Amino acid sequence: MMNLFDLTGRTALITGSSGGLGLAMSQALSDAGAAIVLHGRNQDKLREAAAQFASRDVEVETLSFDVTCEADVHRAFESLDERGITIDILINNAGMQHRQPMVELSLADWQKVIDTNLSAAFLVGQQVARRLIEKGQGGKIINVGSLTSQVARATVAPYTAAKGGIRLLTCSMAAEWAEHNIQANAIGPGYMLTDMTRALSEDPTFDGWVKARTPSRRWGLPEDLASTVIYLAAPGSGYVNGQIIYVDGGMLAVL
Ligand code: GCO
Repeated sequence: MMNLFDLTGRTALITGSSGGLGLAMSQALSDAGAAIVLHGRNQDKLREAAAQFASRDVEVETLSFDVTCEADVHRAFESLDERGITIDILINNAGMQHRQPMVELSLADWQKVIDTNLSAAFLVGQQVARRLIEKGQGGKIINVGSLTSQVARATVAPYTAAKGGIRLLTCSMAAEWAEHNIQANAIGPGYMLTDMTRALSEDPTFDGWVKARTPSRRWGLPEDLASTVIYLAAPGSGYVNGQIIYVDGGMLAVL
C-alpha cells in the first residue's frame, strides 16, 4: 500500500524557515522525505539553519527574498527555475507581529503586517500555482494561520485581520486550484513558544492566562506542528481542500 505520508520526490519551500515554526516544519517535512528550500531574510540565520540539516547529512537549498515585494518574489522563482527546482509543497509561514492599540496604530504599521502576513501568501502562492498548473502536476499549499484566524485579541488587529484573511485566502486557493490537483489548506497554531511570543510567555500573568485558557494546560512547541504539516503535505490528504486545522491544545474548542 502506498505510504500516504511519504514525501519522497517532493520539494518543499517554507517561507520564514530560518527559525521558529518554519524551521520545525521544515525539519518535519525533511524527515518525511521532502527536499527542502529554506527561506529567510537574515543570511546568517539562514546559514545556521542550513547547517543544522547538514549536521544530519541533509543538503538543503536556501533562498533569500522579500516576500512582500512582487519583483523580489518573481526573481526568486526565476532563480528556482534556473536551478531546475519546482516547488510542489509550499508552506506560507513567513509572518510578523505588531502589538499596539488600534487607536494609536499608523496605517504604515497596519499595512506592513497585512503585506507580510497576508499579501505575501498570495504573491508566493501565485508563483507556485502558476508553475504547477503549467506543468500539469499537482501540489500542496499550506498557509499558516492562527487562533486569530477565528477570534480576536485586543492590540493585535492587523495580525488578526491578516490571519482571518489567510483562512479565506485558503478557501479561495481551493476554489480556483483544486481542479488542478493542488490542495490548499491551513494550519492554525495556538500559543506556541517562539521568538514571536517569548515576551508573552515570560509575563507571569499572560503565561498563566494561556495555561488556564488551554485545555492541554501548556504552551505549544514548534514540533507539535510536525504531524499536521506532514499530513497536509502528503498524498493522504489529496481530497482535503480549503480547511484549517487548529493545533492549539483545544483553546478554540472551549470558553
Ligand atoms: C498574541 C500572539 C498570538 C500568537 C498566535 C496565536 O500577541 O496574541 O502573538 O497572535 O502569536 O497567533 O495563535
